Amino acid sequence: MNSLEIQDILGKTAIDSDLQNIAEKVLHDERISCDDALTLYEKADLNFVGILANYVKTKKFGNAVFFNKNIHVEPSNVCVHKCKFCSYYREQNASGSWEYSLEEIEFQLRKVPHDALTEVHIVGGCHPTRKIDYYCDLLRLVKRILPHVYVKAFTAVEIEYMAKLNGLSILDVLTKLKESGLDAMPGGGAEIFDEDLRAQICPSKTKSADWLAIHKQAHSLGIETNATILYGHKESFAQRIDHMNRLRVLQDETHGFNAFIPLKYKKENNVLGIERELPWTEDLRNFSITRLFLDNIPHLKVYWPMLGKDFSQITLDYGVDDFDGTINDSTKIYSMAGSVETRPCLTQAEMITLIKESNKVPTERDTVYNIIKTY
Ligand code: V47
Ligand code: SF4
Repeated sequence: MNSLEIQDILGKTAIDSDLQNIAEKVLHDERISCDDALTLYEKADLNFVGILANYVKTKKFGNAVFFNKNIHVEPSNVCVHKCKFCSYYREQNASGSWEYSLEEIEFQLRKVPHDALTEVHIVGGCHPTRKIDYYCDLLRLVKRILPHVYVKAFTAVEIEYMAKLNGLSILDVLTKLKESGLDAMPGGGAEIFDEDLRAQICPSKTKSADWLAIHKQAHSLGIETNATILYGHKESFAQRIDHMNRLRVLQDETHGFNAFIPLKYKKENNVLGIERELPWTEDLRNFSITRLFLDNIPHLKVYWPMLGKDFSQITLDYGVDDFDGTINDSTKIYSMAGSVETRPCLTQAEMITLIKESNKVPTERDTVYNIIKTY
């Protein structure tokens, strides 16, 4: 689709001159401002932002939709933080808690056919007593059993807690983890950066400035990372934009973020007390506006275990270029919070079919987005 055709389509839907101006900026590759993003959230309908987001996505990646072959390892759900939106953490020894030993994790890893993986994603709670040696040994274990995989592990929140518990600096922790096999970091723990709201929904968690500083430090060591936002709870549009803007500013400096992953708040089994989850149209608008605002983080990922495969397929027409991974029923974070995907698992063939059904080109990638194969 060329820009003239798009302007033609938008001309029919964009009745508002502010929206028309924003569309012009997007079509001319100009960065949209925080005020523009607010205008989009407040005034633009789904088709308007969807067409623009799809235009930007297609300009960057054509019809490609990326996926990878991964599993999650969740060493423990025992966590010191007790975030109010979290359905996953448990007290130590409480019913539903787990604390896997390295032997148990080795058993889990050996069960998966090794040619079916290019990534192991490790994330869990901030365990009150497990020292950094456990996590370094875990990284070495994964690399011993699966030497060819990328290990994407530990949120900034886990890194900060390791530093605290072991009396180490962030730099020491990242260096030790990297030496033990850490290749990249996931984007969790960002939640919402607005300090007042963060204090309400996850009071003891890593402060926003510290989350950003840890990612900056990781980037400076050559560790590429992702970023997330938790949306659909108590946040305002302005707070979503502020969150993305802090990431956009850091990314201009470091270029170390690969993917942004909007995580929709799921309401089951947690104490935040939100009665209604956002409607799907709002999820689609949010993906689209994110694609338009975050112009310097290349990939926009839909995390299908949270949103469901069927709905995730639709997001591929709203700016999303990455379907995450095959997962192999290895994560519990979202099934515990009420996702329709109670045992998330896609074979490679199913993943390819889902993407092809959207008239896109399935493109297998590794963790840092080197292309492995197109289908
Ligand atoms: O930080 C917890 C979220 C995150 C709920 O980097 C919830 O590739 C919704 O960050 N409703 C952890 N969300 C998961 C994560 C992630 C997942 C997949 C891929 C990547 C990546 C990162 O899960 C937490 C929090 O924001 N979360 N509880 C809930 N009730
Ligand atoms: Fe712990 Fe993460 Fe759950 Fe917060 S979201 S309680 S840090 S596991």
